[in-house]
Amino acid sequence: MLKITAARVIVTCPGRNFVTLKIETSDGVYGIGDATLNGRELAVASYLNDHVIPCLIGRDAHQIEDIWQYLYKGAYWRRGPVTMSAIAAVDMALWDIKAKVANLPLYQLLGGACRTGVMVYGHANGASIEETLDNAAAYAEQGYKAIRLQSGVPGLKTVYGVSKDRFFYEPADAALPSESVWSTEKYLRSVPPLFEAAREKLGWDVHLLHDVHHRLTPIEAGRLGRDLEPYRPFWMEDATPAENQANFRLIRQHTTTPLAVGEVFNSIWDCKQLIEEQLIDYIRATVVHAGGITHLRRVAAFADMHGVRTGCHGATDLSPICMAAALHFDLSIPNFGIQEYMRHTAETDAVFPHAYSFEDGMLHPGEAPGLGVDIDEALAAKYPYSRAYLPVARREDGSMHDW
Ligand code: GCO
Ligand code: MG
Repeated sequence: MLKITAARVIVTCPGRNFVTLKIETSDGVYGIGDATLNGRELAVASYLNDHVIPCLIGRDAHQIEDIWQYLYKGAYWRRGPVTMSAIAAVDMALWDIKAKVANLPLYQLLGGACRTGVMVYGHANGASIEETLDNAAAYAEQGYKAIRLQSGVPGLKTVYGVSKDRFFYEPADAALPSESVWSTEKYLRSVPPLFEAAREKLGWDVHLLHDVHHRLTPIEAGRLGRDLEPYRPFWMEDATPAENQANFRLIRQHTTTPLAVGEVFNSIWDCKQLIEEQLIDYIRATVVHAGGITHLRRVAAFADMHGVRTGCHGATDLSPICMAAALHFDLSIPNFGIQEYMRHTAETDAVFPHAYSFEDGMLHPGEAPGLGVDIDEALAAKYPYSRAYLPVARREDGSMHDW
């Protein structure tokens, strides 16, 4: 038995907030897991400190499945982003421990590599089409095979996904939510010209992606998907909120543009109908927000039966620990599609030294035992938590719109 002797939560803000769980064992081996939930970080820290850690002490760190079931089925209140991020952090840390004990990189325990590397997409954005495409060209020069395009919308002051910095994007930008104005009509007019210009400038050998960020109704999404078809996008992401999974039937009826959804999902139940009815092409659930590697493997296996591939969320609010976990997972599953990759700042990379590396548009988790990521706790302590929220969106008449 490899006894869990201690566990603690580390909150740090090297440019943005991250929550990390560190689990220690009787053999001196420790594991780490990401528990970051953007804008709600301390809720997960409390769930772990007050409700999970006391139940972990003394358990066998090797019993990953049983501990997962214990934390999920054993709690009366199931699911939800806070609960599932906390369970995910425990799960990641336990897989890290098991792989370190085996002295193998985690992907080997998950069945070994199915591919030589993990194709990633980077984020190109800008205030204008021209600026966005200049940034996209810079990504292409760096070897990226896939690029997400988000551009400013004429007539709107700010738009999600468009940052001041060329390579770093932090949507959680204020201690209280800032407010932006949204116009669906202006937005819908702006995207097809962006893709038309992108194909002219970048050609057809690069995958182009777009994130709608839940801003459209199903029929509006159907129209945008259809308008983008001539430019062959890799996917249209989060076209409409997915609480009502049946909404995607309507989108599907109107377009063959591939659909991706699920970065805010936290369990297999959130995507059951979408996958079963083949209403989507890519499932974006992540290791940190969807119950860890143990649960995400289940989602991926279910998706594989229905011709749905993965496209894990990989924004900067997911720490390098989650990125590493995602890469081991991506490398080992048959129905991997693509992995999002937003680079972290140098400060974040220094707090979380890691073995994964980028080459020629692909990431590889590296060969270090475990997840291949560590946390420099002394450095982490120098960056105290600083409250930050994502902005909210209001329509031009002042009413609230979906994020
Ligand atoms: C993405 C996401 C991010 C989110 C952020 C919220 O596709 O990368 O939509 O940009 O806004 O991760 O926490
Ligand atoms: Mg997104």
